[in-house]
Amino acid sequence: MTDYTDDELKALAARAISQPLVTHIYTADPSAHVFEGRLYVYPSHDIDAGIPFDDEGSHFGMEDYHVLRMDSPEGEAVDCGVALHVRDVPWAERQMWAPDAATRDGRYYLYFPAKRADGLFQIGVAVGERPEGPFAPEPEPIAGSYSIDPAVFRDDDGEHYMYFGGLWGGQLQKYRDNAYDAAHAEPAGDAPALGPRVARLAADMKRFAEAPREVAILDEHGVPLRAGDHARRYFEGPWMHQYRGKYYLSYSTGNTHYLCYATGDSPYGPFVYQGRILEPVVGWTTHHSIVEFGGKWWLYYHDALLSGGVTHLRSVKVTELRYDGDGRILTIHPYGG
Ligand code: FUB
Repeated sequence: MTDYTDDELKALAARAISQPLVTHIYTADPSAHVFEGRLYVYPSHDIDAGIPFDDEGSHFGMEDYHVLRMDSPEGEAVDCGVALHVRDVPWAERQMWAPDAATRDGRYYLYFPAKRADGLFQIGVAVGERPEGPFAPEPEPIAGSYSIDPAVFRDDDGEHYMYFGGLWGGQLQKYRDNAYDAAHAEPAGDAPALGPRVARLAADMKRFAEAPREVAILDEHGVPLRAGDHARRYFEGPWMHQYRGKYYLSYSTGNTHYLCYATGDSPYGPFVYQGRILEPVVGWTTHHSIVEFGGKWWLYYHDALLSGGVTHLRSVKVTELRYDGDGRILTIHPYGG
């Protein structure tokens, strides 16, 4: 399914500011890290699983992960092959969505959401000796985890924090105080929007060291963003990075298709909304990561141009990200302008 005419797609392709990292497979949801002096990107591996479209995102029927390696952001991306397959994860049945990775004490950890047989998402971890894997999954999902889109951030003191959660198909709206209730829905109107969740990881990187907390994102008056503020409220795809001592929480607004960010003084927040990082891309979803390499900052993101706008067949791209003198991120227009 695509919402674009051929002429629109041609015009967008001609103006696109960057090209797919790889074209032999579809990739999405890039989590980029510098490990051992090289860039590693941990994306979703998009496929057409032949599953009909629905509001739960069942058509995102991904089955495995491939890791991409680059010597520089603008260099060739090497596909390191299958790093983990759903058939090897005892607790997971389907939908291997946006992953992330981290390293500690010489080992590498791949974090991934997947649906259990009962249809609920949880987040798992798999362990490897190399950044590209292969990764051996733990037999059970991370206790206390739920929803999707794990992003693991290493703070200066060596502690690691996992941010996670996504609305609608990602099921975050069903949780309050870390408990599931099928009757819960996304709040609306002037009610406070739901926030992503954050939990510090234990030293073994396989467990939460604490119960997940909800992250507050405030407006310029110190008031939590409202649920009806779809242009700014958190939807999915959290990422955390630090710039000049500040913590930058960035995320997707989902149905309004923006990548936005908010800043704070602690990995737990609160964060104050600052603005947009990326204007909408071709395709429904937008999802990113931000990494420093070679003295510059880079935005990894995806769009669905290569597939002609098929929303679950996306391609990872990269472009430089710039700040102004006050640390504000300059908004990127993926097709110029
Ligand atoms: O790739 C499947 C889902 O689409 C991700 O988990 C979301 O962030 C969105 O990009």
